[in-house]
Amino acid sequence: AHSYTKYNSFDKVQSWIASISTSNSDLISKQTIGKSYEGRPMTVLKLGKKSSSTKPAIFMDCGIHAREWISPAFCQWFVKEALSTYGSDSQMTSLLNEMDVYVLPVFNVDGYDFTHNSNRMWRKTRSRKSGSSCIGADPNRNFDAGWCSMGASNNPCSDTFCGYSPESEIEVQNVANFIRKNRSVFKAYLTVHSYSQLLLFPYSYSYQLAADHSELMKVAEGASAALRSLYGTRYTSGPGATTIYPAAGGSDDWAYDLGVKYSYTFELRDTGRYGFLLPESQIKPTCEETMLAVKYIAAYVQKNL
Ligand code: 0X9
Ligand code: ZN
Ligand code: ZN
Repeated sequence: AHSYTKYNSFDKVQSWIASISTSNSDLISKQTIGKSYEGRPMTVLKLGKKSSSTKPAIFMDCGIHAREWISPAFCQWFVKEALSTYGSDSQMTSLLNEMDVYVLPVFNVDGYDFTHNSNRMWRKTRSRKSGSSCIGADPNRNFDAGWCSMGASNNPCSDTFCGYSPESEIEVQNVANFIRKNRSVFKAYLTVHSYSQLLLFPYSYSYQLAADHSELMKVAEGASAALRSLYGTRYTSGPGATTIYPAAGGSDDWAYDLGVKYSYTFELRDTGRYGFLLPESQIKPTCEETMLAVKYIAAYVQKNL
């Protein structure tokens, strides 16, 4: 059965999506934004009080990288918390009254399934191309943002293979098309990874500071402080290129250059003791503290609409 404190398989996440979206139909709906290379649906949950006019929105995805299991766990947790605290938590109520939050719980659906059934440490998509026996590209090197210019590989066998062209991966295309279509409504883009305890923002494809650097840094520091207030977990904030490493083709840089100003990459727990193999006992504390950071960013975005 599905559990918020376990790492759920893709099939369990899919049936959870189906049931949660029908049992709370006044606040939540689902839509498929496309299918993966292997034909799995990519389903986005839209959270927000129904409204006659289009509301400004936040887009959040989890599970770009297959093995980062705490990430999809967080997206599921976020949906649960949003629904269960609407009406009692004043911030969540106001957020969902004024804005919509689109959540893609699992981006790399094929890769995620593969980590549950074959290779726990798989990172990339599962696409094949004749001429190479190596499978998949790194979805976070496949966006059209300084594509493959640094920190990415053009070797199909590499874990950071940028793909054969920008958006060559159908999953990246599906998400990019969805965000492009709604570019004027999306005020923030949040993408959740693990691990390292970082809150990153553009740029990663360049050492140049983003035009909104100071504001992005200020909001990141506020979000990190909020996160730390619960259990003392320390996060470092900064532009990707200097805070983690230069790496082009990422979704955060792409969304920012498209005009989605508040673009952040979370690298959740831990700092390497367990790494990608974060024990299930840490799902709850990790999600609870991360909620505070996401809510901090959302409140700031809402205040500055
Ligand atoms: O390398 C990545 O894609 C991310 N780290 S991870 O360990 N989860 O793989 C960091 C992404 C930072 N942003 C960009 N490189 N655009
Ligand atoms: Zn990642
Ligand atoms: Zn809670």
